[in-house]
Amino acid sequence: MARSADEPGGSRSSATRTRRKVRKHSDRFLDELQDASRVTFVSHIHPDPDALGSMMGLAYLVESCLCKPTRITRDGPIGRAENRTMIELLGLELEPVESLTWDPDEAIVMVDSQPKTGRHSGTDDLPITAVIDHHETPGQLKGVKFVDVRRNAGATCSLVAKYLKEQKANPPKEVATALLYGVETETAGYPREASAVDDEAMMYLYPRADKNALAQIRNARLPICHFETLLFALQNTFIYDRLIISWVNDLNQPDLAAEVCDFLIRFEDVDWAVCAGVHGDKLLLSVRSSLKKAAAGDLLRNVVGRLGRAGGHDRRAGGCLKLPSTSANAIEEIQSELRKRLLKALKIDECRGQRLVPLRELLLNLNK
Ligand SMILES: [Mn+2]
Repeated sequence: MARSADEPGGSRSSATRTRRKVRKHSDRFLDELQDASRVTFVSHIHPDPDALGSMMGLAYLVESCLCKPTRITRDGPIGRAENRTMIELLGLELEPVESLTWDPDEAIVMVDSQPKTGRHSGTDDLPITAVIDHHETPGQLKGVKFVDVRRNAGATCSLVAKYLKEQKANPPKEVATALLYGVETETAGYPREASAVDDEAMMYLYPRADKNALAQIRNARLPICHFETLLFALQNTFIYDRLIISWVNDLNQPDLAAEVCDFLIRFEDVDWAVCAGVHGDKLLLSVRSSLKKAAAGDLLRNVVGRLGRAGGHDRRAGGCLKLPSTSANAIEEIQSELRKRLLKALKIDECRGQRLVPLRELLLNLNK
């Protein structure tokens, strides 16, 4: 593992540290790729702007510093309108990870995720050379030559921006825009989950980014299913003391669970928002908290337990459960189990949920 003695808090004496030239993360990262015939970047399923921006930024770094060919990939479809606009506008060429053939001498770099965390569809058996991430979810890092996991960073894109700055790589505006949008989407919530490395990245990227493209991505045009799902989500949202839960039985686009959560956590009467949406044969979970030190990732991991996989950060988390069947009964059963576990984890007495929008008002509105 490359993470080592030159980091503060390492066991080396300060005398040894000053004698030994401190090597930058980006130097060590590039060193590990010296002998590769090609470098391919992979990330988590349904890649978000942080994953996409990180792959694009590192591909540029490798191409400009090592003159090696690179590939960036996508694991699963990309549904969210903003992310599709980002790809289109900034010209990202993503190769579906399941259709790639692998060269024996190529290096594979994983960003914004760690191996064997259940967040990938087909990359778990690939030999990974380097991992750059900011998630608390511990992955299987044995045998990975270069590891840079900084849990205090709000975004993986911030670490990548730092690498570019260290190598004086001067990214073109498409790359800077992708990275800036990646940092922005990860640090936009309140309370803010960001640190100095994110602020430095934003200051480095902002003058280089295409502000017009950024505005176009932020305000991407939305398909009708977006509004239909939001309406359905609001009609099926229940309040339990300081917790609000939205059950969406037909989540047509996986990222919408997080969007619903971001929307609901702004409700002034709650500290926790959960969205559970059925997508194919899976139940996707998104969690937000407005509390400091909420440990949302740990909480969700405990709640989900053996039913599936979960993880995340202090105030944002996500998870995925495989449904035994997509029958209404099976869905209801798993929803009721989840509700029970969530209430217990948050020490809320079992109670009947109160609808966010009362049924009577919904019906009155329909009859108008
Ligand atoms: Mn991220």
